[in-house]
Amino acid sequence: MAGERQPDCLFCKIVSGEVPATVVRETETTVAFRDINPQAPTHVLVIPKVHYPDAATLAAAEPGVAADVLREAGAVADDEKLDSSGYRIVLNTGSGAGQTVFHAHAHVLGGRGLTWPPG
Ligand code: DGP
Repeated sequence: MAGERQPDCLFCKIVSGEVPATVVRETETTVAFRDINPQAPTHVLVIPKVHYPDAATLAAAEPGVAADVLREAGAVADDEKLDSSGYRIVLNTGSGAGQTVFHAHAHVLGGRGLTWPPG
């Protein structure tokens, strides 16, 4: 059923604790943890505990949880004191856009200058 834990999903395994991660925040519906391959001094992933393949699918099915993910991304930026310098929330969607893990997630990137357009 949509939203259910997928046994082969890496991020579902991080939610369950089966795969370790450096968790920086957790709520009833979300987990935030440091990216294993950081692209900036702060690089945190915020994921819903429920499984959807990408952010748009999550938002269509469970808009409240999608809002929780965005709210937590902002809270990570607050915790990491990124507000004054600016930060970026990235939702890679589809392999052509660089998505490699097909469990919805928001990247929170900051702590260095971020150029536009992204690569
Ligand atoms: P994306 O390319 O948008 O699907 O982002 C997936 C991110 O997940 C990527 O930046 C690297 C990160 N990642 C992959 N495997 C692990 C892992 O086992 N632990 C952690 N903490 N991050 C991971």
